[in-house]
This record gives sequence, structure tokens and C-alpha cells, in this order.
Amino acid sequence: MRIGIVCYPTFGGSGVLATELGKALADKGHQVHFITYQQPVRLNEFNANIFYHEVRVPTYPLFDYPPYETALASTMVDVIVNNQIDLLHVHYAIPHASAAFMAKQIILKTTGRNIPVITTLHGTDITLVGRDKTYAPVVTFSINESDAITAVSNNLREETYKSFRIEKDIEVIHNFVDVSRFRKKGIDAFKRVIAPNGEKIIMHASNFRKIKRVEDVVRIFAKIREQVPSKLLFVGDGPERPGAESLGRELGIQEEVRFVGKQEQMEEILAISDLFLLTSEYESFGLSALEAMAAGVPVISSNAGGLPEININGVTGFLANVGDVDGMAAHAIALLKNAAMLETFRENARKQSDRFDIHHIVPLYEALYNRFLQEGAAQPVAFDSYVN
Ligand code: GMT
Repeated sequence: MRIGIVCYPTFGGSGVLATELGKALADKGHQVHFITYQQPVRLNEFNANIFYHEVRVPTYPLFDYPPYETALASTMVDVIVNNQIDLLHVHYAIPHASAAFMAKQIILKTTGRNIPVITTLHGTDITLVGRDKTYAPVVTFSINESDAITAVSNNLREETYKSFRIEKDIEVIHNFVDVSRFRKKGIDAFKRVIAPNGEKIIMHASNFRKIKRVEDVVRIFAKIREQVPSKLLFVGDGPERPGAESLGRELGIQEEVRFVGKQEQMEEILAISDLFLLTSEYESFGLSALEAMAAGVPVISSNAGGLPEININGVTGFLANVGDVDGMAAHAIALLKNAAMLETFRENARKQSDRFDIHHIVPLYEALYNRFLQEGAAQPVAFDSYVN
């Protein structure tokens, strides 16, 4: 199969998932063409089946806002017709689903081919940005025009039906993790640098947006360390980082908190961690929590959105209401103080992540693609066909 994948190339969960999916499909012999404005962060190895097409957005003094969506749709057309792409899989609705609709129409008109478009909804494209009145009509239209729609959790599926007038079935294909990559033994030297006196290592990873409530993480950690010698490791970066830093200083715990910035080797950091905190106001899924579980790190999280679909309360970690700092801290302390319980939770977390292993989930996408495959590949059409 020749598959076009459109995604954000950044550290966000949707881009990570899309890249890992593309890599897995390429390993299975499919030809995968990534179309985006930058090399995706997780696309860091050579694979003969992977192609990368950069969307260039020519600027002009007239443009206060360079038209990315137009450039993206044109690049999609170019890549599809010149590489005989069988289908287009776009991740995150805005603006990928509407650009895909435009590309589909152009290809239909110029070559007579109806290229299947699959849209995977990831979270804030529905629950935050997509709901905004400015975007909602285009989001609704382009989701409905997709040949298939998938959501990364049951919760996101329900949220989509609640927020938009969707006339089609939304299929749930949960996010996945390559568990084999996360089953690592922690490097002792690394652990000693972070926790020189054998302190417990508490970790949070995100894009530090408001929705993640990173100040809750700092407050929970402040309570934990009153009872359990521990260090807090912040992975990632974003707008709320300065606030988290100054709260740490205000609470007098700045020496115990370390910001390590954006990291590609999450498995190395998770391998030395004892507990993962995810305090989000909403998470459609919480891919970072799943990666933690795959590494055998129990998760203390809010019960928002799709988190209860992966983090099982009292089994793989604990859930609490959004903003319940005391509750989350109490759970964390109880777990960290009880070595036997911590070990059981570690094992449970690993087992739970096996359910979302890449080997179970990627075939679901392949089966979906197969439903839309047309007989016979299209003939290549030169890009010059579109300009005089
Ligand atoms: O969390 C973010 O803000 C990034 C965002 C993204 O699209 O990159 O993450 C969303 O998609 C991830 C992958 O499907 C999910 O694991 C995250 O839960 C979801 N984020 C939210 O719903 C807030």
C-alpha cells in the first residue's frame, strides 16, 4: 500500500502517534509518505519505505498570514499523483481534514480518481480549538467529507458527537505504544545524577499548555516530598513552564525540581522514574501516560476525558477529579511508601500497556485502509498539469 500521512511534526501526541504509525507501516512493507512542514521529531531513522515531503509556504508582503492550508493541499495533490498514493490519512482535523478535502476534489476533477481520506481526531482539534465558532463550520464539514473518521478514545468519539453535527460513524482506534521500546532497565549513572541519595523520581511530560495544569504537578510534588524523599523531573516545554518554575521557587522546592526540556529518548527517562503525574483538565487519551505504563511506571492522573480508558484506578495508578491536588498527593504518597504495592502497580501498568501494543493496534488501521483501497493504481500526473 502507498499511504500519505499528514501530521504536525512537533512533540505533540498526535504527531508522535502519526509518526510511529508511519514507521510501523513502513516496517510492514508499506510505502509511507509523510507530508508536513518540518521533519517529524520521531522520524529519526532511515527506512527505505519512508518518504518525507516538506510543505513550503511561499511568503509575500501582502500575507500577514501565509496560507499554509493552500500550500498543504497543493503538496498533497503533488505527492498523491506523482507517487500513486492509495489513500491519505490525516491526523488532527485542523487544518488537515479541510486541506485533504480540497486535494481530493482537485484530484477527482483532474484525474478522475477518488482518493480515500481518513481523518483521525486526536483531542484539542475537537474539544478546544475545533469547537471555536471561527473554525467549527469548516471542521464539521471536512470531518463529514472524510471517507472514514477515527477517534483515539471512546470519550473523544462521544465528545465529537456532542460538539459537532457528524453524520457518519466514528470508529474508535485507541492510541498505541511500542512496548518493546519502553521495556528498558534504567541507567544507574543517570539515576544518580538526578537522585544522588536514592530519592524517588516523579515525572511529568507534556507541552506545558494551560490544559495540562502543570502547577498542580508542582503542588502535588511539594506534598509528596514532605513525606517521601523525592525529585521532580519535568520533560517538555511550553507556555506554562515559567509559572511552574516560579511556583517551585515560591514553595521553596526549586532544588528538587529539574526541567530537562524536550526529549526524544523518553524511554531512558521513564526507565529511571517511579511515578508519572498527569493532572490535565482534559486528555482525549494521554499518550504520555501510556508510554509511562509501558515502562512500568504507575500513573497518578486526573479522571478527565479518555484517561480512565487507560489508567485503571487502584490497579495501574490512581485517578482523581481535576484539581484534586490533595487526593492525588495522598495516592502518590501511599504508593511510594509501600514498596510491595509499588511493585504490583508497576507490573499492572506494564500488563495494561500490552493491551495497547503497536502489534495489536496497527493492524486495525491496515484493516481500515483495506476497506477503501481501489482497484489499480493511478497513473502519475506531472505537477505541471496544474500550471500553464
Ligand atoms: O496534548 C496536547 O495538547 C497535544 C495533542 C496533540 O494532538 O498533539 O494531544 C492530543 O492527542 C494525543 C494523541 O492522540 C492524546 O494522547 C492527547 O490526550 C491529546 N490531548 C488532549 O486531548 C488535550
